[in-house]
Amino acid sequence: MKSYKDIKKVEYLGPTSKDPFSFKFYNPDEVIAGKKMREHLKFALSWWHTMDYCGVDMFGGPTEDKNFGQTDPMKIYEAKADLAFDLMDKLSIDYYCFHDVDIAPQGKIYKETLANFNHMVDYLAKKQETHSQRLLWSTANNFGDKVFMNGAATSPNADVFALAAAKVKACIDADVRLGGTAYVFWGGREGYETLLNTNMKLEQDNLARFFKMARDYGRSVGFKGDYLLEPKPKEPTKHQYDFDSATCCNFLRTYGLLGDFKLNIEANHATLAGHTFQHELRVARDNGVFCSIDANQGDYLLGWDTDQFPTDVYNALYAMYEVIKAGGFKNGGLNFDAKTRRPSNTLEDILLAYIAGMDTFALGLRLAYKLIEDGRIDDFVNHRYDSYKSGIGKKIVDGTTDFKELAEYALNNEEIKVESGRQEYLETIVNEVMFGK
Ligand code: XUL
Ligand code: CO
Repeated sequence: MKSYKDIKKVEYLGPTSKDPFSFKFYNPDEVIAGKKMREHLKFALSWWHTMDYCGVDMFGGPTEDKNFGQTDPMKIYEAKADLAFDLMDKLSIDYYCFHDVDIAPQGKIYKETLANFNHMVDYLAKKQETHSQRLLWSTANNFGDKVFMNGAATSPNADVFALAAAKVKACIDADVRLGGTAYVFWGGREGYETLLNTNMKLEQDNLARFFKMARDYGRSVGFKGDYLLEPKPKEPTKHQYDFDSATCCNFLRTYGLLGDFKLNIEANHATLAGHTFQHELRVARDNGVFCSIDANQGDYLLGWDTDQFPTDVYNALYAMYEVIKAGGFKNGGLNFDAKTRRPSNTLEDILLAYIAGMDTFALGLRLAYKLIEDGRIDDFVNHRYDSYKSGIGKKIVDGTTDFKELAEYALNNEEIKVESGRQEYLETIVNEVMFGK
């Protein structure tokens, strides 16, 4: 396979199909609970992993060529764009996401890089005239270039802070131009290696200043979408300020950024923080900051961000359960921040990987609705807290009691009945919903 132009569209053939280039569970226009699957799932293509990543790792060079037959730098990136839109057409993917450096060649100086970027934003705008896909979100890569080695908005060097601002400004402009509904800040090197050289308070204050200026600029040019933090505890920096959902919520609340800022939660980042993906989504939902997902999965035997395509149906089910309970995707979507394994080095592999990820989350969506309709889990959780619905429990919830009354109540309460959490039974219900008829 040399391109995606002349191949057949990937169709839904159902779970009995053995055609590898078909969907078994994702049926884009099928309506579930009043909404098409494509609207529930809002799948997005990640430009960096799909159009640029060539299989390089710490120990070896590229295993794939992603110049797509071109040699002139700009022509290479135009070819990538053509291919990306063909791929999205064939896969029924409606959105895409990019870093500034993903879509255009680097110039010798920033002025040249910006001109290249703007040329490619124009090119993408033209592609969008003849294709239905839209930008979901953009982000500035403020971690790759050596000037960002000490951070971007948290760099000790104000010139670096200014360059980072220029790059975010250009991305927000691109968002407005291409209809993006979110802007993502992933704090790649916004953190520290050692406190021996770090003023953490100034760095965090500067980060908040940066976010406020980005917000104000975006609003001034008509960007109505959400600004998103993407929590990650480490890698590349030893300790990153956006550690996990709870840390991000605290940061946003401390600096008065709630409302404009929400979260983009990534599965493999959750596991690096020692949490489940569902935990991170639940914290976001409970704090009213859930917006978007970077779908992927790590490998439990490896301790780093492997960004694998998600195929774990349990995790997809629990994630979609949270998405549904949060009211579904609005300005966000489900971006596959995932790359094919290094030895999976053909264009077919990319297609197969997306099919695998999309089918997994389609299953997750179907099963999450099944679990909610089944009702036993929600019902169990609801009844587990019955003691707070009347008597002393209701007084606690209503704020009409105090420690004096509670102590007296406890003194006179001779037998406390503590009920089972029934974890194994509840896990069986999930299996029944997943595998039963
Ligand atoms: C890195 C990561 C990034 C962000 C965007 O771990 O997830 O690709 O999603 O910068
Ligand atoms: Co990500």
